[in-house]
Amino acid sequence: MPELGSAATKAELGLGAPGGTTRLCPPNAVDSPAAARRLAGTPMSRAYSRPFCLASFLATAAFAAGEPPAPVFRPQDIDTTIAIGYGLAIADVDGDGRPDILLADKTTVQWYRNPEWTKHVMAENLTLQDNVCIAAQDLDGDGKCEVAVGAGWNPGETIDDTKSGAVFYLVAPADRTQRWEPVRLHHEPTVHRMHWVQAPHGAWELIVKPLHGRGNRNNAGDGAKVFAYAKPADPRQPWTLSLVSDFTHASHNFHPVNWDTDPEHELLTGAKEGVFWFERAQGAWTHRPLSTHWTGEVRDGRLPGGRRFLATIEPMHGNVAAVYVDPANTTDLWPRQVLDETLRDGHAVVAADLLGIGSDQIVVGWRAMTPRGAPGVRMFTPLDSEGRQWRTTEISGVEVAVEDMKGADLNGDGRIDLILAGRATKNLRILWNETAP
Ligand SMILES: [Ca+2]
Ligand SMILES: [Ca+2]
Ligand SMILES: [Ca+2]
Ligand SMILES: [Ca+2]
Repeated sequence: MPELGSAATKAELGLGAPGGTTRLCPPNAVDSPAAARRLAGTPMSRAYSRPFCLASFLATAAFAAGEPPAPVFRPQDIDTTIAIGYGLAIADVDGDGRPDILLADKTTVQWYRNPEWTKHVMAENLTLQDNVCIAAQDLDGDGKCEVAVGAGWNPGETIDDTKSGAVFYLVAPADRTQRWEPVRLHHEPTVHRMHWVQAPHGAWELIVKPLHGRGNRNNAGDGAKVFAYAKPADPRQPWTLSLVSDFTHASHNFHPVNWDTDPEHELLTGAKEGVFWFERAQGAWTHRPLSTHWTGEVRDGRLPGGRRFLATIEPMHGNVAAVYVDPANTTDLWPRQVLDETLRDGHAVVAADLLGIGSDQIVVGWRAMTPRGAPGVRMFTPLDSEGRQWRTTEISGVEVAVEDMKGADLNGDGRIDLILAGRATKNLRILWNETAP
């Protein structure tokens, strides 16, 4: 097992109490009249009002024996000089069995080797503009990941694809600490997010989503063309593209998940039009809406008892963390509950069982770039099987302006750690999960 925090701690920017602070209700959830009106009269609203908050705190304290453990994280900055920290991926780069951290930074793409976190630059200056996203997955089962990168970040140029967007597959050198060979693939303008996604026949495909459609102005016009790229045996030969989606606008992120019993991945996509579920059991991709709220980030998780939920940030770069719980009728829109309206420039969500309790928690991160303010990371823990009451815990504050965040067990202790890329704060940070079992 890797030794924790022994060698590579370059700086430990102060984090306050290891467990953060905990409260049972967002304190500002009813600070605006509109919010108060919206919340008034619904069963859930009582969980958000301050008087009820105190009551629920006392009630919950009485049942403290059954309450999930408080999260405890120990911060370690493994790089304090990143430029922007656009995109993170977690995968084993060198095949030693330990997951490494990959980062698409402004002009460089690099990986940090677990456990000493030595930085190795894979590619530099792929385009004149910034890199923006990265996807890493072992496609061929040799234990070492394959890597794709999105670059040419220029969201204001939605027409000229020579000035906006780029997609590269990086061919690994024999020594993976050296530079990788970039192979340029097809791209649409405003390439923004990408994931390796498992196809029905078992192969992995790269799915790439632009932020905007061609010619978009003010999030209107043609929808964004999302393509799946099938990799040929020789990645330098042409890749086969198939269309996944062409109707979303201002679609900030998507999330692959094996939702059901067939082996291929399904997709959750957030967009101006809402949250959509995509599947391709019959061959071509089909979709249906789960929500009609403009959504920037979306992940899925499980409540105590196993019911599925969606965790979102709304709208794009938004102030709202919301949760949706699987409705009884699978064709209905999912009922929405606002968890928090005080994020600033929300940019990342993780839904995972960080507490090791057999169900999932939601972690949201915000960068506070526009509007300016104090960045942070907050955990929401469901306290019942219906997802009605949630405990709120501060995980991180001004020390990381979260641009991206991932969850993964980096040291093999069975506890999922958090990996944060801080934009204004220039740091790449591991939050080691030291929650008591
Ligand atoms: Ca490794
Ligand atoms: Ca591989
Ligand atoms: Ca499936
Ligand atoms: Ca761990």
